Amino acid sequence: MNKIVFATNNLHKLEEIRQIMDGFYEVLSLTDIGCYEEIVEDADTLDGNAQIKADFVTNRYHMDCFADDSGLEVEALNGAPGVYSARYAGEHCTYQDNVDKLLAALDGVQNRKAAFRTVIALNLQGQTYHFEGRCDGMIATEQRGEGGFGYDPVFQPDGYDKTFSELGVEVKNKISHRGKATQKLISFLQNYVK
Ligand code: ITT
Repeated sequence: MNKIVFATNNLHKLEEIRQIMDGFYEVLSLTDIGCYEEIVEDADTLDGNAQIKADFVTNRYHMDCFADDSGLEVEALNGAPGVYSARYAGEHCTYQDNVDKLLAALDGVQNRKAAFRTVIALNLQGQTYHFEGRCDGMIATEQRGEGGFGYDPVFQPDGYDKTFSELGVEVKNKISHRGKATQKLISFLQNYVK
């Protein structure tokens, strides 16, 4: 099977992508290739951060690699937390801290519209490609469900009356920002291999 590195430290994301790519590509993690250094994501766009992560692996390990960067953009907060979604509530905050801060920021706010966006940067045989995915929805007034990670307990995708946490990983992968970007990546890789 073809091998490709997914430059992430987020085990939830790794698990999601492995499930989507199952049987098609063997997806190696940073741990699998012995990369334990911290990759500093200091770009101010999702594209920039995804590229930083993919380049780090390709330049040091000379391997094909993809990386994603995702963010939650809330309309009433002018697109925040966006590229800063992971550290919205502070440098070493937990997912719960971020959810609490978001619910507090939207307390009493009528406009709950939000979108998750993902950009995947792929370095393949000396070329770079970007793929995007977007999932529109709204921020619930309270958290619901146990599954998923990050803002999943408060993100309700359009067309559903459940949060990502309640919907579970299989449904989420079909409709999510990362799922859509990953489908584009997979279609590209399938045509590339042929
Ligand atoms: P990397 O190691 O890949 O950088 P990360 O946890 O920093 O992992 P991202 O930069 O892609 O992940 O995403 C930033 C934050 O956005 C992440 O920590 C979550 O809080 C949130 N997020 C991203 N995708 C999400 C999803 O599918 N569901 C819920 N929250 C998500």
